[in-house]
Amino acid sequence: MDNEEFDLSEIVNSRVSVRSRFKEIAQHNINSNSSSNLDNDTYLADLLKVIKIKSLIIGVGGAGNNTVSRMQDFDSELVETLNINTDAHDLYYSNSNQKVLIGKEICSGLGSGNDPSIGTAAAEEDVDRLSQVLNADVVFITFGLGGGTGTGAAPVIAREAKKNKATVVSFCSVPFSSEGTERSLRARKGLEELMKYSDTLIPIPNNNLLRFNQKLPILAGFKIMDEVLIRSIKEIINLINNCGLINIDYADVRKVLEKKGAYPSGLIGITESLGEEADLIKKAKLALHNPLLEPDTKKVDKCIVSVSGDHQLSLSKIDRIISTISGEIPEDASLKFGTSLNPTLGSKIRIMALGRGPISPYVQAAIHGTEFPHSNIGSL
Ligand SMILES: Nc1nc2c(ncn2[C@@H]2O[C@H](COP(=O)(O)OP(=O)(O)OP(=O)(O)O)[C@@H](O)[C@H]2O)c(=O)[nH]1
Ligand SMILES: [Mg+2]
Repeated sequence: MDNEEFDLSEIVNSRVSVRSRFKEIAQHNINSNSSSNLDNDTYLADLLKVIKIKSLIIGVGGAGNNTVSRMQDFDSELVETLNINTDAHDLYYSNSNQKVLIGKEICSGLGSGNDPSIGTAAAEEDVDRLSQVLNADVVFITFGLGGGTGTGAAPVIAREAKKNKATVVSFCSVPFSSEGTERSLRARKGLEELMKYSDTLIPIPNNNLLRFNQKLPILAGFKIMDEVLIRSIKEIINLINNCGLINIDYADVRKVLEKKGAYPSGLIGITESLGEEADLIKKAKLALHNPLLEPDTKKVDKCIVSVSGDHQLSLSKIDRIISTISGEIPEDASLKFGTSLNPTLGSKIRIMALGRGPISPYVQAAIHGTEFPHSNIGSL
């Protein structure tokens, strides 16, 4: 178990504006309580406002804008959504709290024509504006690899977010093989850039969706991928924002999301079980060995498992899930778990595994300049 102390100042320091506000409040506290060593509730209430962790979800390009458009039910005090595109039409019809049209000079409000170098130039054209709005503790970036805008602009956005000291979590889809080799090559180049600036980087191959249904039409595939991306981001945000029954705090989550070593890694899996013993074990394993990602779970060095269910959720079931997952990762990996009540789940138990360590085979291909792995369709 990981017992490192949670250092409040680390969070506070991650946002300059927050830091000065924090000092202000501390000063106010000294003035109003000069004769006391105690902290009053007004001070604590002010502090609570400041130490709220702010997340920003960014959708880049057509696919990214679509994904974010379908993510509207967040507490807007804690989570902002931002769509970025070169394509004014796509951006206009998308749904997000904030929007930025990039590259008006170079793209004139149109797409980048599948050219990532144009996507990059468009983001660079507006780099100052972008930097101003990239103001959050955790920045999620989502887009579809293989086009021009998302593939070219996302790395610039990630770079600027990192300059602003955010933890950068990138989720992107990898194009279907049927979209052609040129698209794959563009996707690989895009990953090569993106991995420099992401803490967590989780590419999800569209091809792996075919394992569930080999006759899947491409548009239906995109919709399912949107759902996968939305659920993954939402679950992490829930973990950051909600105090569970047994709590995992932001410091725990951040440690799992932050990059360790030269390359970004990441694992996420979400499953639901009806709670019967054999099914619980199966779904706990499935959450860790997410078949959409095929992570090398022997590389996990930190893992958070979150279990939610209704008020009947028993300690023995939680224990079964945790011990199953703990048996699947290296002995010296740190494992933290949290549970939360979610009455809407009824008799179902939701299991989420979030891990650090496994580098996606697609990121590895980008590191080594090799072809993307071939999906083993039909192996489920
Ligand atoms: N999940 C999801 N993926 C999509 C969708 N539309 C396209 N894609 C995937 O995303 C990749 C990039 O496509 P777009 O997002 O349209 O491209 P873009 O980033 O806007 O780039 P340009 O239009 O070339 O400037 C495609 O190759 C598809 O694999 C969608 O609606 N949802
Ligand atoms: Mg586009």
